[in-house]
Amino acid sequence: MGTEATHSAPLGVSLSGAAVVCLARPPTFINPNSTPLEVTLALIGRKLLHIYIVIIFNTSTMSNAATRNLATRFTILGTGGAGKSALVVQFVHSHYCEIYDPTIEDIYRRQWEVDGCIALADILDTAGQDEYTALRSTWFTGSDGFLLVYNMCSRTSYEDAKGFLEQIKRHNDDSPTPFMVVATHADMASERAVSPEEGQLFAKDCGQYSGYIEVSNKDRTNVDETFSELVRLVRKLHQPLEGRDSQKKAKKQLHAKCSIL
Ligand SMILES: Nc1nc2c(ncn2[C@@H]2O[C@H](COP(=O)(O)OP(=O)(O)OP(=O)(O)O)[C@@H](O)[C@H]2O)c(=O)[nH]1
Ligand SMILES: [Mg+2]
Repeated sequence: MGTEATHSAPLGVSLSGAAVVCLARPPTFINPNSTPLEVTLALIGRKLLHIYIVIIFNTSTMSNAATRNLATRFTILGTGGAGKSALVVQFVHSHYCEIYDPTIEDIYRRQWEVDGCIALADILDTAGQDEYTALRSTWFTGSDGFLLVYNMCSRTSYEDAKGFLEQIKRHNDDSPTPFMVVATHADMASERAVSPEEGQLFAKDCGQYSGYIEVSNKDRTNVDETFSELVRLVRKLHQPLEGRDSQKKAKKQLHAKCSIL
């Protein structure tokens, strides 16, 4: 199974760098004593240089967009200390972060295989601490799926995760969105404050394309399964209509056969 993992600053950084190049218009060096022919040639040269720069800019932004289009975007939300970073770092780097280091915003990328097909995901790890609430509005849109994370030993973190769902719903106009509800600290289940049934109810509130899972970031239980399950939900949502139709047809045929029998 091929696996590729990276960790980088948010994607916007490289784009704004390209924009600076584009805005720097080429200067015109025209000698006041030039003949009309020389002036014309200088202007043509300037125009060509400008077109060249615009082409470079467009190509670079196109390749960024193309790369982004290939990758599925996931966003991890939850209160501070719920275990978001520990989850994504285990998933991407197979390493357990024992020491708590509050996140501001990080992006991770991993390629892996789900049901025989390659999956490539850009995963946005967000800040749960209240100091960074100003960043929040950017996290609720533009994602193909969300992971709502809480610590099963903390009722407050469960309530906070539910609050994130409400905010996403408000931003997405209730359009169908895949969600994984993730209860961390499964290695400390004896101290749980939130039952599995409550986790499942939460997932039900997330809509048709959702699932519930309990993970331990410490011993890596269900970490890969969490992301693979979200990929399945995204695939289910975007399954081509013909595929759904043919499945319906197959079901109908099966049903017809059954009634004959
Ligand atoms: N025992 C146990 N500890 C965990 C688990 N997940 C996370 N932790 C610990 O909980 C603490 C907080 O985890 P983080 O992943 O940094 O929390 P976060 O949600 O990213 O927090 P913010 O970045 O502030 O939003 C760390 O010390 C982790 O080691 C888990 O499944 N089991
Ligand atoms: Mg974090």
